[in-house]
Amino acid sequence: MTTEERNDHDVIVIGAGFAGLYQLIRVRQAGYEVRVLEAGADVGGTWYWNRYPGARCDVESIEYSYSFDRALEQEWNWTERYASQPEILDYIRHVAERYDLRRDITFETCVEAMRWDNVSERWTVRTDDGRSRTARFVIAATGCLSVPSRPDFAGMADFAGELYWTSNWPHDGVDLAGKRVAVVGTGSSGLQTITAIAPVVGSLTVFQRTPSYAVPAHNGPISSRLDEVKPGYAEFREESRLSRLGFHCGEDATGYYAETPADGVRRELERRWSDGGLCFTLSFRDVLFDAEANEALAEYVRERIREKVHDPVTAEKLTPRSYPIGAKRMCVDTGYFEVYNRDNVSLVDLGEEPIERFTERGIVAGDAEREFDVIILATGFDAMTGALTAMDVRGTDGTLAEKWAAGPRTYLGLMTAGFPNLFMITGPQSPSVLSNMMTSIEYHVDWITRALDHLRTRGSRRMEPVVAAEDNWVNTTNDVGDLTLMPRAASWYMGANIPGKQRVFMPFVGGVGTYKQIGDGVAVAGYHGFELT
Ligand code: N01
Repeated sequence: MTTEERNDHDVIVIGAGFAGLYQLIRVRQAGYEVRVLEAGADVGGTWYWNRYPGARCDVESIEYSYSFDRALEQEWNWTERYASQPEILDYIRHVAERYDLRRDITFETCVEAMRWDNVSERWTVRTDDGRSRTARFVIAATGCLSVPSRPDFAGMADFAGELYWTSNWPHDGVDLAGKRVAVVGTGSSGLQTITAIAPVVGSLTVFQRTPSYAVPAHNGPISSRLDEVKPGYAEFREESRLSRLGFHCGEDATGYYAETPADGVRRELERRWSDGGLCFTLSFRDVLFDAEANEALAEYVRERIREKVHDPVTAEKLTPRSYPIGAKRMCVDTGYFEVYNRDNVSLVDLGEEPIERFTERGIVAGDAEREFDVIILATGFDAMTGALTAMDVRGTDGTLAEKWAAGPRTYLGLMTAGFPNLFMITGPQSPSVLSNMMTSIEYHVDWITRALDHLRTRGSRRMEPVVAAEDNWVNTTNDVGDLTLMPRAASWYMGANIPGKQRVFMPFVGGVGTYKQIGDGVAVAGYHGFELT
């Protein structure tokens, strides 16, 4: 019987993105029978769905790739410093083929509900095709940014033109040439879309609620850097695992803003700016802790925006002032601000002209109705908890959505009490979205696989966090978050982008290396804080 025909499994993995695929490889290697359930028609997760123009990773290719197989990392050649979505999807497909993964994956199948049975000590997993499967263990590789947030603007259904979400872009592409296009949303997806389509469309109107801080990518060919890194890739990866963000940012040489003279501050900001990328926020150790240090960085970025945007009124609208830099996810751009110097691009500041409604012809904001052929919505995701609570997950004492109504509660972002044998890869209260996802994914997958091995070796069937350990971890995560400026922004890290969602700071901000030491310590101590029976 193939694993597709079976209804009872050792392990069910939900999701066939980077996390689910690596988990499949590892549980297979460990000798478990496993089925992966995936909503999409192929592998890729976020990179399968988010195919909008200009989609690109803003963690460098040499870091944003698997490290588990030396042969794989030696044989794959990235072409650019920051890989484009098509190239990343090619890589994921290559991995799926190289390790013959598709035979254990059921595609176009969405998990609707999961119920724990205390007697059989198994999960029953129901999918949207009406089928139920059981498994001893379920591993949710459901992604941190996989459930789109779809604001319900008044009159949306009346719009007679084309309407697209960046998070579910048509696979055959969209012809935007010469058309009147609107983009709503100016986070990473919006910025990349706007930059890519501005030269192609007839006219582009950007609806901005909050301006973003963006650092230049300085993207370009990567070949010489790859040649440098490849001979010492193992050491390079280990350094990433022990770093703060899960990728190299030269943090050992980083000083404190408070101890750096003004000319030194300027030199460092200029150096970081010309290097490009997300490491800009690590210019000084205290940027996320000290309001003055933070403001120095923010002001530097504001100056750059004023330099790039010719019209001072537009420049001011594009200038972020209402939140600390880094407290919302930084964007990495390639000519975004310069787009507003084009004659065919205009900006609507929703603070001055709020969207009133969509109409048959376009969007009414402020007093004006603007007409469009195409509206593109880049309005973000129900981050970190959305994919988990969207499923009707019933544990020993109720549902996950009920348990997390006042914010997620996990132990290490790996498990949550009352839901035995349910693991989360990059769950809330782990570094996840504050890190290179590849580093964090691999760490969690390896940790979970070792835990399964441990259970098997000692003859245990069930693993669950002890409530006190979970409470302690939730408090630790909150306390570390509260030491920083991050809770001061209405960000998706806080759940603030979803109406009615409890505002709590969800990721662990203590750093990837620190988190690894804690996670390793828990495992070495016999899974301290977990009950194994
Ligand atoms: O989503 P976002 P995203 N009316 O939530 C606006 C990763 N990512 O898809 O800021 C009007 O950041 C919203 O406004 P505001 C990365 O981690 C990575 O762009 O809430 N506007 C905001 O401007 C990223 O952070 C890459 O006031 C509304 C925008 O929509 C994360 O995914 C590329 C609105 C949403 O921005 C999410 O990025 C893409 C409303 N009702 C994504 N609702 C790379 O690696 C929301 N907005 C490059």
